[in-house]
Parts: sequence; structure tokens; C-alpha cells
Amino acid sequence: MASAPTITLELPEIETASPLVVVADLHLDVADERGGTDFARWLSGLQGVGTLAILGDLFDAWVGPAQEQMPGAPAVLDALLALARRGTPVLVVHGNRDFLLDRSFEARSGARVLRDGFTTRLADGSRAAFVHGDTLCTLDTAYQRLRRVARSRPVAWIAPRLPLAVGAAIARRLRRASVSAVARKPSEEKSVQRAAAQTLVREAAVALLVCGHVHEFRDEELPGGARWIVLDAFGGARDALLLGDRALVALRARDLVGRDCTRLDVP
Ligand SMILES: [Mn+2]
Repeated sequence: MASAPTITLELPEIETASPLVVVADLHLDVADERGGTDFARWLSGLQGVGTLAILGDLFDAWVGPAQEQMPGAPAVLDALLALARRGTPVLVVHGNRDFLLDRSFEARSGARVLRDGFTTRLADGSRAAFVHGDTLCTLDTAYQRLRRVARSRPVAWIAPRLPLAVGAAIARRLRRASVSAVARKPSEEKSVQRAAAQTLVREAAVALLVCGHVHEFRDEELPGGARWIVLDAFGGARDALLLGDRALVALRARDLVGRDCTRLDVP
């Protein structure tokens, strides 16, 4: 078996308020005027959420600030901003499709962007780490190479300078490529690796690791006793995680709408 390269992540410790609600992999298509409306409605239906964390691939493609002007973007950006103004801080972790979300997005949405993920102390005093999950695909060396190039300085420099037409064209091509990528289940080799999850848990000294990326729920114990949860893509059967003062519940995101999330915190 090929040896897995070590990927060093920057996981700052962020203060979060309980209940912490976590979702991932929305893959919103903002080229479509209605591409963000369901999610925007979901955001405006949230009540009693202490902190909302979105673990990457919020957008199916994001090539820079020019995309803020695309037809479906304002609905999403406005709804994020409204939630933040209602007193729920929003954390957005970069996914492999929207790693160019930057300060311009932060200013427009009121959300805080975290490049690699973050750690936090949960209400019971234990520590947890939250990442997108692509960095756990350590056996997919071609992807990890691409990831390094995509996140290099030249790319970060050019992205905010792209005019809308160019940005939209690049996003369109990425999106076309991704339709098949989302439908196709990754092979075991290209998927998230238990060994990588175990390494992350040990290095970050956490008892819980939560990620998305592979769009398939799992909840398992890692050697050493830490818990590893992978969320379904948004719209799936277990696409949200609620971490409250008393309980950790995996549930359907749409079941949170219109309910006081502090009351869902039951063991
Ligand atoms: Mn992904």
C-alpha cells in the first residue's frame, strides 16, 4: 500500500455557542437564479442556534468575488447575513469546490471563513475538530497535488481580479465536471481514510472529528476511542449534526426548520 503523505492543517480553536449546528456539502449553483432559495429559506427558518458551521462545498463552484453578482448568490448571501445579525455566528470552512471564498465573501455574508477547519470546546468540556474532509483522502495523491496548486499564491492573487464573465465561465466548466463527480461514489482508494482521521484526532487532541465531502453518513469509533462522524450532503437523511449542552444528535436538516433548536438538545 502506498504510504500516505502527512497533510498539515491549521485548525484554530474557535469559541462556539451551544447548540452548535453543523451541515456540509450544499453544492449550491448560483448561476441558477433559484439555486440558493431552498437553503436561504432553511437559514431563515433556524431558531435558537448558538453557532452554525458549514463544513465546505457550500457552493458547487466559487472562483472569486465576481460570483457574488451571479443570479442565485444574493439570496444566499443575504440569508447568511440575516442569520448573523439575528445573533447566530456562522463559520464557513473551505471545501474543495469553494476554497476561494475570501474576505469579500466574509464582508458580504457576515460569516467567518476558516481555511482548513477549526477546533472548539464543546459544552461538556471535550474538544472537537471540524474539517471538510478532502484532506482525509490521503491515498488520492493526484488530488492532494492538485489541492496544493489550487491553493497556491498565484491562484489566490488572480481570483479576486477575475471579471464576472471570466469567473462565470470557469465556474460553469467546473460545475459541469462536478455533476458527474457528485453522482459517482468515490472508490475506497479515493475516499476518506480512517488512518488519516486517526492522525488528525491525535494531532489535534480531540475526542470528536466531524467532516463531510464524501456525501455518505458514518458514525464510528476510531482506535483510541475518538468518535468520527461524516455527514450526508445537504438534503440527505442525516445531513445535520446538533451538538447541545446535553446531547449530540445526527438528524435531517430540514427537521430543524421552525423549531427551537435549544429544545432539540435531548439525550
Ligand atoms: Mn467536497
